[in-house]
Amino acid sequence: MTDTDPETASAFTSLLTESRTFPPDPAFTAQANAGVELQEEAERNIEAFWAARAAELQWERTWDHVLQPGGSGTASWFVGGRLNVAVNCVDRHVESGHGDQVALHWIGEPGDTRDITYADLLSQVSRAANALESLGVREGDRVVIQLPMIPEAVVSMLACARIGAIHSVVFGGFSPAALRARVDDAGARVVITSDGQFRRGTAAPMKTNVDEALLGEPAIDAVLVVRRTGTDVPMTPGRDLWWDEVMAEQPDSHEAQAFDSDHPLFILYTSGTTGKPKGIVHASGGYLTQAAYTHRMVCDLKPDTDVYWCAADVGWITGHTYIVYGPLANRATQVMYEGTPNTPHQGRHFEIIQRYGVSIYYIAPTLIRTFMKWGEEIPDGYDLSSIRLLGSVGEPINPEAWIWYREHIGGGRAPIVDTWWQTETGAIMVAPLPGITATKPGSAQRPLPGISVRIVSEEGRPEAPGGSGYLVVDRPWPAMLRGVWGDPDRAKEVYWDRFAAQGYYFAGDGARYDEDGDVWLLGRVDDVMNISGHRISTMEVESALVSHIAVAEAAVVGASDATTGQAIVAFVILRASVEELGANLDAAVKELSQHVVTEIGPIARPKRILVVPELPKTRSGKIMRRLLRDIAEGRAVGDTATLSDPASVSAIADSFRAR
Ligand code: 6R9
Repeated sequence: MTDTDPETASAFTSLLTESRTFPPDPAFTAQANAGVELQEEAERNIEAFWAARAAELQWERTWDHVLQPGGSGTASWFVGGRLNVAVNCVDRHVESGHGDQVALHWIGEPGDTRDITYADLLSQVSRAANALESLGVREGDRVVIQLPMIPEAVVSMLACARIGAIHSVVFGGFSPAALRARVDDAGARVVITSDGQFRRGTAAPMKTNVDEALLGEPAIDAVLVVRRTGTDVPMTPGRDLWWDEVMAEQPDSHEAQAFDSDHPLFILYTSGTTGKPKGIVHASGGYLTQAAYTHRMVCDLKPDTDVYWCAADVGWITGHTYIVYGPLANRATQVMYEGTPNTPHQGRHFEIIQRYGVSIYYIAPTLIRTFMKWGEEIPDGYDLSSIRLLGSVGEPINPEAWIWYREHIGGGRAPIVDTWWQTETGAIMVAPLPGITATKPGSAQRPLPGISVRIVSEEGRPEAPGGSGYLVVDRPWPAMLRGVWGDPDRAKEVYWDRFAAQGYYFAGDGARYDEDGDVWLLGRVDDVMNISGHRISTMEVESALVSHIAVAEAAVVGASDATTGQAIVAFVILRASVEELGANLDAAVKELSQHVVTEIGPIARPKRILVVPELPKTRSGKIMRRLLRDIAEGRAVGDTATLSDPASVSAIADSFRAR
């Protein structure tokens, strides 16, 4: 900072303002799961509050202590309690007479479908649990799962949970090297995969990638292979087994035992911007409590009437918490779709919503902006009147996309819940409650009842309304990570050392309070740009660009600059309608630059704007700005292992150099 006094200044210069609000519809409020009393209950007695949430699950033994405090992330929840996570997600619903209720309406990319009831799920999970035990898998052993979005992914995860094995799900699109690194780090004994996967209308290989990953890996006892595409694949004798053949031999009942609340449930690797992937560990009781609570309250699930659809991949934390554990603990009926949103046509999601009467729809902003790019005439051509609640997760949602989502998917009436959380937090932390909060486009708003976050300065001092800084969690929460697998000190170093004096969990995100004290996320702190001493969030410049009618998506980075320290370089995707017009690109770029100045001010004028066909994104839809920074600074592009489409980067690098 050059021109501000660090004692008083906010950590970031915040430039955008957004003042629209949408109070909840009284009819929605009247039926909402969460009322104002929830916050009062949490304020009265926080431990009693969480104990009441946990008591909604089925425990074999009740806990002795709700919370055992501990510094640097060592607190434990529901200590002494014992439960079985899979029993909570499946068996108890069958026992309470809901065996015939559909748990999963599954839709394959080629158009094949399967409806799986809770009774079906119970028999499949039981068979799979027996199968894993027959392969020698025991409590605490690790099982790596690399599967497409097929029901067997859910069944495998629940089967591990049922026998106390720890699963680690790896995205279907990850390379053999990325898979190998995770198998090795976790010390897995068994891998579950499929012959292939359908993506964009073709059968892509899966098993052959796994074979490559496991070359010379003696520690793997077995590879279970689900038949999905029917592709011919080599099977290694003594190691590889067909899932359907193994399942057929197993009894369809399995007696589940309970495990400690603190028993690890899964490891999920998160790569972050630098360094070796971290295996984030989550445990059972606290995680399931917060997963189920947040899903019920934020998504307002009514198990008897709603059809819920979270379109995340199971390889992402959102798939774990809001496809598998939260919704199934709450006895949801949900849609699970295997493929990409434009296969075989751009209306695929809307066709599914119409056909199944989806009432709750939870997606990432990147998909909303993709829908915007394709044009509103596509959703407008379907009956989406069943939708009653919309969710957003994964990145800050810009107000433009928020409004479009509400109008074109939500019929101008469905509340939108913008949910902030992380792999490390395990479940939603900051979000509106749909029957209570007057929502604001672009703001995640308030910590949920029972959760406490703050925005603090560089030195850890709390900011007042209007201020900005670092988002921290200042009290333990039930779904908190239980460390980094195999590296006892890493979690402390990465998350707790930054504000050790205050005992805060450092989330790595920048955020600001508006005058009402609502929280607005500004993106990863690592992505913040420093322009002539002003710390400007990439998110705000991107949001300004996307508010121009011609722009579908934008990614902004700071590239080193001799005069200003860093200069803003923007990569934009134009809307389909603009592309068709064959608009003059140079004129369009000038106009966009001027638009940013009008929206934000001259300080945010991009030095360069490059029109691109695609942006580099992770499979969960996050823009990888680190790679764009490499391009903008003329470096060789770094690690692209987690990209959904590695070819997009070289195309962007080529056109950056050419212009
Ligand atoms: C659930 C998930 C975590 C990071 C997080 C933040 C960004 C997620 C957001 C959001 C603004 C939201 N993020 N939700 N930013 N508003 N509603 O995405 O987990 O993959 O671990 O990513 O994603 O930057 O720190 P994960």
